[in-house]
Amino acid sequence: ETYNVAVVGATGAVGQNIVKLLEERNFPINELKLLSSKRSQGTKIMFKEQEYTVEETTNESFNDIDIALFSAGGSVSKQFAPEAVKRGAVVVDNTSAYRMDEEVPLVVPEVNEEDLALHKGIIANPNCSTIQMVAALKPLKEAFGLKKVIVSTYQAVSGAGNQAVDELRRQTEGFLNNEEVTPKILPVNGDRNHYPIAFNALPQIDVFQDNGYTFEEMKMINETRKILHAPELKVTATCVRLPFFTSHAESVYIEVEKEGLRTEDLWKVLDNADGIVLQDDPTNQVYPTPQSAAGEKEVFVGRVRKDLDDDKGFHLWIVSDNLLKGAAWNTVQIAERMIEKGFLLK
Ligand code: A2P
Ligand code: 11C
Repeated sequence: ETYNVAVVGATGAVGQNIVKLLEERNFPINELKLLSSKRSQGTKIMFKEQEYTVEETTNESFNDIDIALFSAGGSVSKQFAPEAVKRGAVVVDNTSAYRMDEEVPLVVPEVNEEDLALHKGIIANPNCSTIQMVAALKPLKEAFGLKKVIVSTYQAVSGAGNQAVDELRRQTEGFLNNEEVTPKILPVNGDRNHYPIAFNALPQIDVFQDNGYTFEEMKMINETRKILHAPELKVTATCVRLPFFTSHAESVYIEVEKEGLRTEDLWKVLDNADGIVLQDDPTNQVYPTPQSAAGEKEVFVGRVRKDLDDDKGFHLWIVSDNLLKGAAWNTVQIAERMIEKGFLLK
């Protein structure tokens, strides 16, 4: 069986990776439609040694589409995802548009793939920084219980899209050549103020909410509770943008339910967990970094250690490619599982 597949946002940072993964995974495609805004219509993209022409997204783009992978921003999903579903497509949406909708499953396959069964046409792909954290926390929660999570992030500019990647490149070159490059995109495209990202750290990802947290921080809090089916879990986050291109890193403090655990107990669970690679050997300076994780599909965990004061407290360092497991790979993985489970029958 093969399927008609549409990629919405195919020219973007995530969309380009979705197209690459569909090819690499030999996804069972009958017809492939690559969609963008009017700006990029006519752009040529290679897929399996064949040239495809990017088209502008319209309602009619979704006629005869079986599965549509959206990664073009929340407003595009709000506008077109219901149209795609109306025309019989299943949508995997990689924006925040539907994530907290009770009717919409929010899925990381290694964590809660059973939620796929509840879908009504749209399945939401979580935020990148949430995905890598819950992937590591789920096996620990199952083994030891989980009471509390405090996370600080170190996030790559590609999370903010290709324009942010260009901005970091131009600013870095400018800085080294003593030329000023005025910030126009980061921290948030469209927000009132912009600050340099090159040789800097910006404690703002996405817009501020009334409670003083940014939307990225609230996404990590709310999505984590939904995916882990743990509405009472204590979670808090501080999200920071740093000047590198790929992979998000996270310093995570957790409190488990079980008493008397040792670091080795956590190692054992993480070492056996689906999609997790343990890289933790302080005596040999082994730990993951954004560069070592870039281009890889797994979630890497290192620096696991017991808190010095709290018997139930542990610290972890979690790193993953934000465009792959954080976005494109999780999306393609969801599509593959939908087929395996027979939820895409025509
Ligand atoms: P375009 O290339 O036409 O701007 P990124 O995350 O790297 O910023 O990419 C955003 C993606 O979303 C791009 O593929 C972009 O296409 C696409 N996009 C932006 N606005 C729209 C829109 N109104 N309709 C469809 N696609 C859009
Ligand atoms: C960032 N985490 O790094 C964001 C990007 O909700 O899918 C992902 C935005 C989202 O800026």
